[in-house]
Amino acid sequence: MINERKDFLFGASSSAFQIEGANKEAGKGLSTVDTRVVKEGIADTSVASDFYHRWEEDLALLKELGVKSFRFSISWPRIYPEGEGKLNQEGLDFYEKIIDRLLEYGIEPLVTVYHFDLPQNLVDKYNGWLGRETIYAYENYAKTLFEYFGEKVKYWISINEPLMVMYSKDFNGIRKLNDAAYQKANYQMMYHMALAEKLAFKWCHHLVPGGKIGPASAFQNIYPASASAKDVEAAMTAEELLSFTLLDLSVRGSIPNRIQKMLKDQDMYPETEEEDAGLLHSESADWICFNYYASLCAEEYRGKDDSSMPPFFRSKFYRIVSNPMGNQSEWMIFGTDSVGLRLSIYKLWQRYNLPLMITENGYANSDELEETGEIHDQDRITYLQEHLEQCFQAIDEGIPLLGYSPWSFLDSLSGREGFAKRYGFVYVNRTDQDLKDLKRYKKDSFYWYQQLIQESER
Ligand code: BGP
Repeated sequence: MINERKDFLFGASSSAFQIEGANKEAGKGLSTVDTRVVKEGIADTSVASDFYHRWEEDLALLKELGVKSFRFSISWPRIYPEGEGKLNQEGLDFYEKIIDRLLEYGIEPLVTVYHFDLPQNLVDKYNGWLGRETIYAYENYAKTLFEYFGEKVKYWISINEPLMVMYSKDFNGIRKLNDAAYQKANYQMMYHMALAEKLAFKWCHHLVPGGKIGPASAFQNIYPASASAKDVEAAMTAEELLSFTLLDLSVRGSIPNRIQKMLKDQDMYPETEEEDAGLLHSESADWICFNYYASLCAEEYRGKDDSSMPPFFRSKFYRIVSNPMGNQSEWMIFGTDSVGLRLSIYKLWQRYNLPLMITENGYANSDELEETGEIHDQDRITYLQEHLEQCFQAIDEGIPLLGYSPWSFLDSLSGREGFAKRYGFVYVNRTDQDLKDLKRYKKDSFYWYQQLIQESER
């Protein structure tokens, strides 16, 4: 099963604010994830995994792991501390060193232009993604990256998980609106990000010969909770709204008709300008990257949503519930479902016919460092193995799935839960409250993945 996968991009993923630390060093400005208020006792972005200072050691580990690609993001406020205006050369130099070292090691850089860390100044000045000015600040920033790194980096991701950005106040920085105004704002932000992304596509196509660019979708694979036609419809609507609306904007330049009507009926449709249509239709994604962790179910909305789901899963058109067939564990609360990954691949391929890349998939656990320096993370190995098998099945059926880049290379700051929740192949010796020595230890999954990649080359 594993051999003859020579061209498959076995990778590992990360993002700047979750690993770098040094959040006020070397000219870096603050971003929304630096300024958000974290719960007491939970780590913030100041040190994270200390990659900013330990990048050489970490990239050597990456080489030892044997991956063919490394997904990392560039911190927007490290390049433009205010999001726009003055460029910070030190920031560009830092990423240039990373890219050069990766290439020296034969590892393909897979670069996310923007992964949740919106420069705070753009929120203060323009209301972040609610202001059209942010579209042009992003355009200028993305263009700078393509000009600097376009010769060396061929694989690009425009925006990581626009779905999470539009809904999460910690990421978009819009904290003061009442519920109704915020809900409407979600779609305005979505729309502005779509316009920004199109400008990035345009510049990438101009400036990066042979490059590929596309979004990284937080793909929600949603099953009907039963075979009742109303539950089936609820699941279709949820998937169309949460997954396909954003991807349709990236690929087709429009919002699906049913969703347009839904948003208009609820007075949620974003404000547009005449000139936007041309831009939206002029450029398209070259590939679709997507992040997949688990699947959900949806049932008919019966007048109230008393589920314990996060607010962005709530709507008057469906009620999202956990998948009863999923395997739940301490941190994988929605239940894991490896077959759901293959079904997601089918759905994306059928709808868009574009090459695919899995840019996140992983198992969160509270890993324990043994006295011997070992970390036994068999559950993670099982999870990754089962998901990879689904990928290979899809490839054998003829679907162009270019690679698999699990979350994450290193233990890193979780989106919400700090350092208690770990995903890495490499353990970072710190806790939320105690920085310890930040030493790196290879988990059992590290050796498992290393061997798997070696076997794939035979
Ligand atoms: C994705 C993000 C990643 C990472 C991952 C794990 O949504 O793109 O940056 O955070 O989720 O989630 P969490 O850290 O919340 O467990």
